[in-house]
Amino acid sequence: MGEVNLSVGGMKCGHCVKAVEQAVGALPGVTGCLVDLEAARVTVAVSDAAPADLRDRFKAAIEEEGYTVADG
Ligand SMILES: [Cu+2]
Repeated sequence: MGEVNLSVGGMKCGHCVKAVEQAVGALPGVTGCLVDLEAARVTVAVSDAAPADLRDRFKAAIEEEGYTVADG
C-alpha cells in the first residue's frame, strides 16, 4: 500500500470533490481517495499492484474533469 499526493486546482465545492473522487477512484490500483477542498490536496491510496505511471493517470483523469494538477 502506498499513497500519492496531488495538488489540484479549480475545485470549489462538494460537487468538484465528488467529481475528482469518482474520476480517480475509477482507476486501477486505487483503494481510496481523500479530497481536502480547502487545502486543494488530493490524497490517493494505492495498492501494491498499482501501475507505475499512476501519477500520470491521476493527472489525466483529473484534468479530464476540468481541474488542474500541479507538477511535482
Ligand atoms: Cu464544484
